[in-house]
Amino acid sequence: LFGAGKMFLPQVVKSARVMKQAVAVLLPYMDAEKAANGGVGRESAGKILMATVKGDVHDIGKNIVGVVLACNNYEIIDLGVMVPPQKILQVAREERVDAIGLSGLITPSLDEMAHMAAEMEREGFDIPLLIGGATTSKVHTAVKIAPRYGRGQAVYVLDASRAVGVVSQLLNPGQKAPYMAAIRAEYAEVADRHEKAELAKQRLPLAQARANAMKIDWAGYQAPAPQFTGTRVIEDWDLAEIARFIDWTPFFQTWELKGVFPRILEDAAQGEAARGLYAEAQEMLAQIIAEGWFRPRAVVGFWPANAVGDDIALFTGEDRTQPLATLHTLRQQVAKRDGRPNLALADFVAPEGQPDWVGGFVVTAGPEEAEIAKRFERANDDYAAIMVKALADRIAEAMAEMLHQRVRRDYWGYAPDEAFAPQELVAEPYRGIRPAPGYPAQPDHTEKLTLFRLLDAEAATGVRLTESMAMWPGSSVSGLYIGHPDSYYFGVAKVERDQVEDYARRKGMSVEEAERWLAPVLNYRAGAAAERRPAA
Ligand code: B12
Repeated sequence: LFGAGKMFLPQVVKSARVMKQAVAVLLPYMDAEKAANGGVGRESAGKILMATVKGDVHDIGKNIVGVVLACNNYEIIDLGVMVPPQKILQVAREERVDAIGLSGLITPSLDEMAHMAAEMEREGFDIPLLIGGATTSKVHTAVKIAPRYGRGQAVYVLDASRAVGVVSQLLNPGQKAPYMAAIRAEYAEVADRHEKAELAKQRLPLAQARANAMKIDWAGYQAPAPQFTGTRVIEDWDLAEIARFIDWTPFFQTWELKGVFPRILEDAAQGEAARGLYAEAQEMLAQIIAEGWFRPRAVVGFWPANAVGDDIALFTGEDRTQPLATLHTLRQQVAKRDGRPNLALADFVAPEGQPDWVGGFVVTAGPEEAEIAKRFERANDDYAAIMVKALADRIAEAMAEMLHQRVRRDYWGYAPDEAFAPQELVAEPYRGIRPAPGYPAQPDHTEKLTLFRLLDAEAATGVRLTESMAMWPGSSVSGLYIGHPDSYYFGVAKVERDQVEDYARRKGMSVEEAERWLAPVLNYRAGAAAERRPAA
């Protein structure tokens, strides 16, 4: 019913809760019956091992898929988050699982998945490998993962509603071969089309892209100075106040209800499910606030800054003589038309000789979410476990929005009279941006290392970076603040070898390492370097 669009995800997960809780009551009787039958019980449709890959912390999507598969009589072995490849393979072997499902949220996890595929090949596995998560795609699976696993088949799964269809075909002896043949043919075509499309895009040499940088009239601009430089830790968060800043649209997306809030509540097809979900979310949110389930934390900082080429130099003091750190930015290389610039974030910061500042932040809903979710899981309540994580994510993002407003109005104070209501902020009508390492304007996740050092973020907030640059706890957001009125969000898109070499030199990284972190945005084949493993 769910796959056919006749039932919605919240209903599926809620019915799973009823089933699980009923099974927990019946289990002793079922075991007794099984013993009486000489050990024969109900057969599962197959055993699936699920894991979020090493270095990645996100698991809402994986958990949802696990619940949906379990509803369809698959036995799920869920290894949780940040699972090393050897652990996955060991359990897969010991438990004789029928398929492995991997999940990942951020781009470094893509490399980890390709590595897993190669390891499965090397160790002689031939069971299906399912690939899912926000950052994964059919193209990446076809181009980078499936070719490394010739013995078996890697299959990209868009969302929970498709999972059962894919798995049932892969595990059905009669359907498996033709299904795999169709997937292989499709992936060959996807890879081929992708390569041709990329080749057709015209890209500029770095020097030419730089010559077409955005030219802000710096002579006619004076950046306002922030109220303080250095860092400030913010602990006195009011959960009720944060809740007013929640953007609910992504919350519905998490539950596979697609549409813009609040209109989605009146949607002809999804409205009823959306209203029910929203009411229950409000109920839990009220409890979160009243009982203080989370202890949100944040750190914010500002530093004297100037653009130096494509980088942003930060200084220890206003005399701008002592360098503090360098933020590296990447420039768009795609050929532009109509006089549009080839942007880099550094273009929005004043050049040397003119004072400017850049800010940075880390916010987190706190680590409590994981323990609370586990408690719900132990009580066979996956619905509440997923709900609390989805709300923690919303709280983290709402904190980022709320803090940004405080920065504009107060801490940096370049828009003291700004008066947008929280719900108006979703459309980003305000001045300035908060680009995050990993988002399209700065696809290099390693810039978080500099940001975390500058903010002493781990000590200030408890948020730490994994080896893949994910932030733990999961409900955390980090980024920079840029204040110029002409700054806006953009995507760097694909970059060429000349820029990667230049960028690596500026960062003091080997070209191979830079290529590894930038793998999803390279417009060329990195050769042997792409095969290399991340430094643990
Ligand atoms: C919500 C969200 C967040 C939340 C929650 C994240 C979290 N707790 O992990 C918050 C606001 C905290 C956040 C933070 C960040 N985010 Co974010 N975020 C999103 C967003 C908008 C939706 C992701 C989501 O939760 N979807 C809902 C869930 C249910 O979907 P899902 O996980 O994809 O799972 C479904 C399918 O993928 C599939 N599936 C998933 N796993 C599996 C496994 C198997 C086996 C199968 C079969 C299927 C399957 O089925 C699931 C159910 O249908 C995406 C953009 C987007 N539209 O996808 C960006 C996105 C994922 N974020 C991104 C980034 C960069 C970040 C940050 C690094 C930004 C920053 N510097 O602060 C941080 C990192 C957080 C961290 N802990 O490290 C990037 C990641 C790509 C990249 N370049 O690396 C994205 C894609 C945005 C973008 N366009 O750049 N983010």
